[in-house]
Amino acid sequence: MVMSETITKQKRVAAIFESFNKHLKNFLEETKPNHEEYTEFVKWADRLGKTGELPLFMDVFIETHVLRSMYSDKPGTEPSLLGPFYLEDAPVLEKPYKLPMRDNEKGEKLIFSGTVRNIDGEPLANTLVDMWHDDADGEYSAFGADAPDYNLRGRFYTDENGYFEVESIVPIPYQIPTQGATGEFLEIMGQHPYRPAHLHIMFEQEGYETLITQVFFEGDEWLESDVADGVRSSLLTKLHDNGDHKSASLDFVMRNK
Ligand code: MBD
Ligand code: FE
Repeated sequence: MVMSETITKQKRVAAIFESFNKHLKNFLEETKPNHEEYTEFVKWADRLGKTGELPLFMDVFIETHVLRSMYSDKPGTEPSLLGPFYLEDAPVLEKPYKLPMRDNEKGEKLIFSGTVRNIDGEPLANTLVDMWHDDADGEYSAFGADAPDYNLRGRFYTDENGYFEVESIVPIPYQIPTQGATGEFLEIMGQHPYRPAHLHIMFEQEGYETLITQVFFEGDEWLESDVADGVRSSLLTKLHDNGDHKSASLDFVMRNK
């Protein structure tokens, strides 16, 4: 980083932390926790960190608010949560695109397709698409799944018409871990631990803002009460039944930088 960027960043961190402190003070004056409650909280937060659940907790409870305040009135496809299970460097696929999967991968075959355009409606050829999702046991590879590291994760490109088509399996609703500090918190809040089934999808194109979003399926029982509040109605698609496989599609719009 050059010197001026470092200074800009320091100012930004200081401003955010000052605001955090101000609101924290108001929040504590309002809720008046006693010292025992404070100590209990510190122990809980320590468990959260030590068990590696901090990114999970943040992405379930905080990330949606960051996105909403960043993007509330901008054109283009609405972003949704990156979540804690993204891996950089997923394999780059060859056509016909198919996410890496085990020979005996459980689940229903899915063909997912879409077209990527800019806000003027022009197709964006050669856009890098990065897609990942859970398996038929509701697990993400590299995070607890009994599967190779890049299972159900892959990168590929849109064609000259901005179109892509990829084979995978239909994701299932995701249950966030309940045995740790995040689960403890949910239980106290009387909140179930489910996210509706979703595809994670990210688009990168020179001159455009990287688009990180998700795709959801109409009729999913958790759409209205997603524990991570990541559902946006514009990100819903229909799962069509084609006999031997399901298909779904959604078009995406990227914003110029
Ligand atoms: C997920 O699969 C997810 O996408 C988010 C945002 C949080 C927890 C689990
Ligand atoms: Fe997810």
